[in-house]
Amino acid sequence: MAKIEMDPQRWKQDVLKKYPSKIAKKREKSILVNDGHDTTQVIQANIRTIPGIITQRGCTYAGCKGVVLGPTRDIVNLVHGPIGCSFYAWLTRRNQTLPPTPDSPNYMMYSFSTDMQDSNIVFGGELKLKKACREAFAIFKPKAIGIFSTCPVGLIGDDVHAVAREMKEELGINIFGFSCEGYKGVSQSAGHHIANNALVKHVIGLNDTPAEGKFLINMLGEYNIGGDAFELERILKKCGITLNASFSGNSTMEQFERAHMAELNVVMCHRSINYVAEMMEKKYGIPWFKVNFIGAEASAKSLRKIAKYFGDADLIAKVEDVIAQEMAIVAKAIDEIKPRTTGKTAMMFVGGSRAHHYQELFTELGMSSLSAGYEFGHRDDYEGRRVLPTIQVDADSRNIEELTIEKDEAKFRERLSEEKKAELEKDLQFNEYEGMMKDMEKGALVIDDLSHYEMEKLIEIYHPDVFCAGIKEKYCVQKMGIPLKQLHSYDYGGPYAGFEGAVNFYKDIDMIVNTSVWKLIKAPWEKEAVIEAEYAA
Ligand code: CFM
Repeated sequence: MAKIEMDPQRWKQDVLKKYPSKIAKKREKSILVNDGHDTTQVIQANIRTIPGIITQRGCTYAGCKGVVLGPTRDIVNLVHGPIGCSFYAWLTRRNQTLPPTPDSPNYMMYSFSTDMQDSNIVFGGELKLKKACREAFAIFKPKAIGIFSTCPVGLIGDDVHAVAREMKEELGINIFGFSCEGYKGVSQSAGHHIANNALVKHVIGLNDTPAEGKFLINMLGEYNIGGDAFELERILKKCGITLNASFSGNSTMEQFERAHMAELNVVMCHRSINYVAEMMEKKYGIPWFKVNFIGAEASAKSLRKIAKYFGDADLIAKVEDVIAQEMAIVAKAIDEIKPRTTGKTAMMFVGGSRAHHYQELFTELGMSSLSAGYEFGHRDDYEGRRVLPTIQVDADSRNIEELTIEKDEAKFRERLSEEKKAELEKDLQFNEYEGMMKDMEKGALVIDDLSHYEMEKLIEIYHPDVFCAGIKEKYCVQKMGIPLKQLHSYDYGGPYAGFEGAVNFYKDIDMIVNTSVWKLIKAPWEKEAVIEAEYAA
């Protein structure tokens, strides 16, 4: 398949020309030709999708229930809404979990819903919600119930928080509600924020008994897709680092409750959990920095950062030892696979962090990322947190509660003195995320909230060797003769995090970009003439 080399600026202009002028003006600001080091480049992000455009995004409820709380096994996640919302959040994602014993509570295979009917919409659903809480309690005796609001709940005004308070009192377990109606924000991202707020308000800090072991950390923004968390747990254990709490891959309520006892928060997915990191620092004095365990080199770097933070000579030596062992296996795989993948190209449009993190793995394979973008990232996820003070808060963002966090005098503990923090700052970069654009090649197309039309044009013009996105895009892209690798569910592969995960990824991408099956498919525009017309104004 001949590659058509088109200047990305021209690609952008050609795409924009097809939109009505008002829409072109809006989309123009969300499509950039990356100049990685130009700090004045601004991308428009986290704004409403233009009606009529086919977006990749999901809803606020998805971000709250599905993403942040979904992976925790011993909370009954009760959806207040019509059954469809529950069905689509029921084991349709690949969050795995491993209860310590066969008898340990694990509700992840269940779908709890109030199954709202027309009559509940007319007369209100609070009674039905109370009944559902009592029923769930009677059957499962869970430690906690989370109540998730879907769109109709907000529209009719059911007060899930009042029901939660009443049921908490009556049943004597922790019950908390989320006003995460699907329409509450412009994307999943609003749901993350709502979930983060409720965790801080209702759960974190309730149990002062930390996990047993040395070097206690919390892993934030890791959701155990395809078993990623298991691989990270393996590596941390091997290094002698204790995972006190995970938000929220393979997690439990107890972990959330004791999270404030950790010495350090490390943040994987900045987009979904940076609020918890910030709030825990203010409230309990736990410093945080960004890590990335996608990519072998990135994993090694992240482990070194953690070891450096604790500054313990034995830990530093142990981490180096583990890295050396793991990297030997990684290097063997790279030596074999890289010659076959070098020079190939990839594009990735996923969520709010993976479109950045996975570029690491492609770089390790000698591949270049021609274009990437988030579905719902904010400007800081593209440009770095330095732009935070300049982001204008619009009506949609204002819709999401900003908690005022005060120091918890009883539980606050200074982990690092100011001097020590300043000394470590250069290597660890506390409270920082530099965003995707800095790591991308000059000339790469950075596109926020990619539309289906733009996706087709990327493929038609640039023919990447692999396109990474989700199930909604998968078959459209493959019908165009380009393989699609899902990076939300991993197409039932994985894990891809850490060292063993990196090797899994190399092998899968090698198969994908080197199979001949795609060369047998011709896209329609390649085999038949296409007539195009334009309006003459
Ligand atoms: Fe964070 Fe995620 Fe992602 Fe995300 Fe997601 Fe996800 Fe994702 Mo799908 S929390 S932003 S809302 S890393 S569900 S586990 S894969 S879009 S890139």
